Amino acid sequence: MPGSTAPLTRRRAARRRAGLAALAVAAGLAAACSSDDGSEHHPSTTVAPESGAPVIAIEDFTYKTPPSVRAGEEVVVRNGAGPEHSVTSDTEGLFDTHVDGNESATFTAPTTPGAYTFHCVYHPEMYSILIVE
Ligand SMILES: [Cu+2]
Repeated sequence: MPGSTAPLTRRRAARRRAGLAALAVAAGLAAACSSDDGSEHHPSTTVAPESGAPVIAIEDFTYKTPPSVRAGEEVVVRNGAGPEHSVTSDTEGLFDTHVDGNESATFTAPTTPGAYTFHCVYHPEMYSILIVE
């Protein structure tokens, strides 16, 4: 499920949300980064409670993963400048989101609490862990 181009209005909203999330989640990052975020949404979810959506930021071949996310929560993956990366669960099929440079996408966190390791299919040295509460 590669990220798709979202309508402009949605992209603006996504950028605002991403900025807020970045402030909350990754205070050390330059939240005002001018990257153009795109956001993919499930068609059936027209109004998602995303104001505090957790963000997995990818910078310099490194994941900046939030301390934890809620079960079944929508998680934003934001790729900074650079090549395409993926957030792919080590357990096949749980989640597998591919994001181009300067783009964002979302996936739904597993509905069962636990610790889920994930990696980038393009760069084997990239890996992290998603804590689901
Ligand atoms: Cu990668």
